[in-house]
Amino acid sequence: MPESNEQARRNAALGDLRKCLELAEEMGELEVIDGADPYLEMGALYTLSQSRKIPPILLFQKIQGYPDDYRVVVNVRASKLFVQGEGLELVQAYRKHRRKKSDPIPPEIVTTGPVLENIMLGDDVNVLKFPTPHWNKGDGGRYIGTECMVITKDPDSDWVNAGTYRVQVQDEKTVNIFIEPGKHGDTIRKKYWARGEAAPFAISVGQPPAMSASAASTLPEGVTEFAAAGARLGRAVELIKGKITRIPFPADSEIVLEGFMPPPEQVSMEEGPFGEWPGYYASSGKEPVLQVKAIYHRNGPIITGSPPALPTHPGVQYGVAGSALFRAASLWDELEAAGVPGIMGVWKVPGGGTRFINVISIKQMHPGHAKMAGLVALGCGSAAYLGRITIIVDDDIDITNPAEVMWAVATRWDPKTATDIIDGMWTGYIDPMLLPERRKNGDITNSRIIIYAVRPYHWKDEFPEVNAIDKDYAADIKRKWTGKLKFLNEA
Ligand SMILES: Cc1cc2nc3c(=O)[nH]c(=O)nc-3n(C[C@H](O)[C@H](O)[C@H](O)COP(=O)(O)O)c2cc1C
Ligand SMILES: [Mn+2]
Repeated sequence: MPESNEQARRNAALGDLRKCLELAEEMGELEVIDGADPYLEMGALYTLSQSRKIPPILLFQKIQGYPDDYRVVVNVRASKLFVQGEGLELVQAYRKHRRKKSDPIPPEIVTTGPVLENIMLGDDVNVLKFPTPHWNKGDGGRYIGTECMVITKDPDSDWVNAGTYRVQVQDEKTVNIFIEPGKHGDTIRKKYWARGEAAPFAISVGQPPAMSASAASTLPEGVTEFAAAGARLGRAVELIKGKITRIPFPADSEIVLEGFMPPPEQVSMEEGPFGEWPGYYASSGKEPVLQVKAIYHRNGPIITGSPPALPTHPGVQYGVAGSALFRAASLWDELEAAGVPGIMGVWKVPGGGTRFINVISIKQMHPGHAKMAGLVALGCGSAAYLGRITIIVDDDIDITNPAEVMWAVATRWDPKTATDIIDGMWTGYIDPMLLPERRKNGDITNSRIIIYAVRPYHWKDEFPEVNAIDKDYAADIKRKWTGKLKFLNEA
């Protein structure tokens, strides 16, 4: 395939899940798996795939107990189709995508689309029809929504919000949605409940990758994720209004559940536990439920999944929805928007998943500059939630190399004088270090540390010199001895 043609096909795939699978097959990035068990086996194969930094797309079909063409797919956004590049260049590419999102293209309402190929209403509604995986052994049930879009509309305005929140199947006509306090879906549903009304929702389980990406990203209140997806695709996305709730959902969604969520004091059910991305079973308990009134699905429907795996897996850094580095890109943008100068790079330290450990390199320009970067980072929209550790380093540190980051911490940081600890910050029920007392009281906050691992500005010129070999000299010597010394060939 010529380069530009391939790029055009990648863009088309971004806007169409089925084209995405075709392209993945041609690129050799698709593993088709026949006959897997939705109980644990699909989850295990997914976890094994995370040992690859960039895993293939896994497409499960002929799933035990279900029609052959009812499918589940994972690693869509984590695959080579969409993760192209390495290191900070990749973060910069994500920043470019984000800039596009600032020219939103509003969605278009249409009256027909593939999602209407099959419709279940009233008594016919049956969520159990689909091969919903039970991903991990300790999970409290089957999760149809991991890489999903939970869509609702603000009762006071035109704002339609779409967020990715986990969705557990309870029975034929009931699912739970777990939304952390402060996420938009939660803010909006509470407005309905305050009026004594049930909140309307549509849940898309399987949609184009560009839409999944928007639903997982932190956009400001009032901004519809569909317009951001449109901006990314360069065209309006098509939405259909639900028959029951009038909540719009993508016309080419694979499966959509539509219904109402009564206030939790009226109905709630045990949700979870769920093996969450930080690596623990931290949150479970009573959650409100969605009473499903309609289901729409395409022929041969596909559930898109993005179940969690421990953040120690290589696939999690680049992969799980590319989101660790995508979130680094958001933070970088937000720091610059707040007026912090001299940002040279933003990265997530592996092990911290998408949120816990931010590292920012700066070219120090004035006294107090490092502090400015650290304090702003802590409060940024995309970094406030679960951003436990922020490390500020000088620009000579390669922040994509954890050993270099730790070297900076080891040698340029004075714990007593170069640390800020701030309590009362936004965390979630999925945080295993949410103190039990606070968890009980609904005080979903805990503390943050900023580690200023930079040469102290006011004596940086006297700071001991680094003992590093000059890069050009090292290259010269390598050239001179290559072929004569075995160890030089091995690298
Ligand atoms: C695969 C995946 C699963 C997620 N699951 C949840 C979840 O169960 N609950 C939650 O509150 N946020 C979850 N998130 C994070 C939200 O999608 C994210 O914070 C997003 O910004 C929410 O949309 P909002 O900003 O419109 O609230 C998940 C993200 C991803 C990528
Ligand atoms: Mn939102």
